[in-house]
Amino acid sequence: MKSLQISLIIMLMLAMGGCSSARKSDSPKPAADTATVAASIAFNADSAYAYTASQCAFGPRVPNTEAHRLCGDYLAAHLARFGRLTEQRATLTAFDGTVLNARNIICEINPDSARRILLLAHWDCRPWADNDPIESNRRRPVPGANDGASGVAVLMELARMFAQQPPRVGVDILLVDAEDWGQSNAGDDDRSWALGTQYWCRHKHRPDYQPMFGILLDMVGTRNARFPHEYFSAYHAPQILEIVWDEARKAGYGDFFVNRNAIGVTDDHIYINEAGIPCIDIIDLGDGTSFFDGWHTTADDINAISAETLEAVGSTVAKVIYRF
Ligand code: AHN
Ligand code: ZN
Repeated sequence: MKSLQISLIIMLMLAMGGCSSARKSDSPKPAADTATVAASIAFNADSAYAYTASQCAFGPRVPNTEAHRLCGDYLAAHLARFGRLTEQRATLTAFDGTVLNARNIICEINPDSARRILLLAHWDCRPWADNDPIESNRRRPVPGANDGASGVAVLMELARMFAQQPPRVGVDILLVDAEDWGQSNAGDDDRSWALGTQYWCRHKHRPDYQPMFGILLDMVGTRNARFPHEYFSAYHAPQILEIVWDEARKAGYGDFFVNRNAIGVTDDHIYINEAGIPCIDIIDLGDGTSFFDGWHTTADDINAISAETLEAVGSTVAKVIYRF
């Protein structure tokens, strides 16, 4: 009899517990629950690596070539699955007079959100490996695994991730063309680089477009990459730089995202900042003074790429996005 009473009491307690927990789930989710859900969809470094390899498989994506056209089609078709796609086509004249058939590819995630973050990378390859140690290679194009494909690959994987687990903010992924047909050693006021970004700044995909900030990814894939504070990033967007480097450190990527000052680079973010959008450049600057070893050489191929580096960058940017 007594044991029956006890089991009745236990059953009653279980039933009440069940009721109260059912009621709890109706109330708004606390921040910790949201964080758990966000963390359950992870940045997949193998997927990012595969996106790097698939771009490289087209051959160098030099404007006005078949590889460029086919890879542009591939990137656009792929991104269209993850958000609202817009493509800009422009004929841009390079410093040497070549008319480039350029394409900027834009994917808007949560297009109706007012608070937005811009993520960008260039997808074109340099037509000449003019930094190659072997003279006869200097007229050949750059394979662009790190200088081109790596940043795009991280953004493709982030787009895939955001489609599965939408962030609270809107995200705009901008793949810019014609970054790398620039004039070497032309000096600081040279505007021959980043032609696709300069075009986008004059013809934004939306009128009155004003994201909170921008993050540029450039050369984010080599094994021993180091991301110190690029000078113009620290100058124009110090708070964003701090947020990103802080997230990296907390996630265990402090060896990649080092808190050291570095040189300034003429890159796409210069024009984004000039257009009034604070923008940082996550760029491999080694000890703070130079690009990676294979920069603008024929050695910038898939063998230079490490999934761990792609993961450090992709996971960090994902954490920043889910924070807003
Ligand atoms: C200059 O060499 C002046 N800027 C380099 C920007 C760049 C080229 N990023 C990738 N390739
Ligand atoms: Zn380059």
